Amino acid sequence: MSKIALITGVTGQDGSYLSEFLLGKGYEVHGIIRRSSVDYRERIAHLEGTPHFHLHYADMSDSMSLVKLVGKVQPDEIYNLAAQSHVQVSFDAPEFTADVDAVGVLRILEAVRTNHLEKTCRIYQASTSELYGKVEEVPQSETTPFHPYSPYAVAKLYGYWIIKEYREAYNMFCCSGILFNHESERRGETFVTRKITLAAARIAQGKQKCLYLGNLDSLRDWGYAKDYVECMWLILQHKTPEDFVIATGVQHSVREFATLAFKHAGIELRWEGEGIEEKGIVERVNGLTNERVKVGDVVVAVSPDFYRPTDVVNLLGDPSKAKRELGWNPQTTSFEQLVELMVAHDMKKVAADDAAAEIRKVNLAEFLEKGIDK
Ligand code: NAP
Ligand code: F7E
Repeated sequence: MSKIALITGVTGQDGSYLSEFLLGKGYEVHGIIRRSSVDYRERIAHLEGTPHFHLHYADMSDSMSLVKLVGKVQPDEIYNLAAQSHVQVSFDAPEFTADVDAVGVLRILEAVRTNHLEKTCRIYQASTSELYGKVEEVPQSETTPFHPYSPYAVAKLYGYWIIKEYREAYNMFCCSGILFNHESERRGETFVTRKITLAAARIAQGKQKCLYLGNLDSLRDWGYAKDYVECMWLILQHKTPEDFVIATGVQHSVREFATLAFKHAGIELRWEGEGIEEKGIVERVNGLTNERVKVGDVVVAVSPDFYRPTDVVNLLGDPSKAKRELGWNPQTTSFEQLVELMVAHDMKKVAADDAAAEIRKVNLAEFLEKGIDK
């Protein structure tokens, strides 16, 4: 009998990689999707229609939908990845963020209890390094005190504690993975890494002039999402329910990420100025096929629009426990490989988007020529 997994947030970056991973392990995978006016499920489109992969409509803010679905699917494992996951957006939509990211976790736990699955169903909660926020020590481990520093982090802290509470009160196998930032070619386009790799590709191909960023000094421990989903599974296979920090143990600044990303796109940068006046300027170009990028061009500038009311600036994880107890290797994909693979992907994507737009133009022209009623 294959195991049954239910993934909330299946359409997200992590949900898509986790689905592939679990299908590869022989699981029957069920995912929660929600209705949207554009039914665009790009990250899991390649999985739809494959045997053992099933999608269901539900929503983290709708208890009834979760209770019914958990009852129908009878999962052995639930991976609760659904969230309003953008920290800056949580300042603009704090109530929605709390509803989905905090109370949503409680709804999942109660859906499991309502269906009397608390003895058999294991639950993984997507917790976050944002809990450390205004950090009280560096690096951060499972014993570092929390100091959440955004509405997102405060909501996720509730999720962390309610998981711990249900573990202790009802003896449930539920755990938090405290994951540090993890990125990929499937990362949402408004997170800083993907925003940079896409912009570097567009600028290198002459389709964008300048990239505007916020805090360039911010430090992150960036890993590769594909490596991190394995840990979610390992946490649920562990003999006892425990929380784990998942990180690489290596730290870089936003400026370093941008420097390396532009280098892979064929543009060497030098940095001038400070704070709001800081600029990334083209120092040298290597192998670009267009002549629109010139030495001396300003291709990165700072905009206060991307500053946050409170920003988390010094995240560095200590993955010792995960290494020791889960046998996980945090250095499978290095920072340098991560940046390189994201830029390579986006260089192709930007070129392909243009080709697709050209085809659409031709199709539209033909369509109009033929008349719209034919
Ligand atoms: P993501 O790409 O933003 O995906 C979020 C997912 O949640 C999407 O599938 C989204 O559905 C779904 N969702 C949002 N609101 C929902 C609702 N009301 N009902 C049902 N589904 C809803 O996030 P990710 O990067 O894959 O991260 C996965 C989880 O890990 C999140 O909980 C995030 O907070 C947490 N986390 C991420 C990182 C990281 O660096 N990536 C680090 C630590 C923790 P739609 O596609 O319909 O919007
Ligand atoms: O910001 C700075 C920004 O939005 C990283 C989520 O997956 O990881 C993610 O949250 C840093 C911050 O990710 C821009 O101020 C500078 O200091 O890529 P981000 P995040 O806030 O770390 C954690 C672990 C999660 O749990 C979240 O779900 O980069 N930054 N300039 C910028 N950030 C953005 N987005 N855009 C900028 O232009």
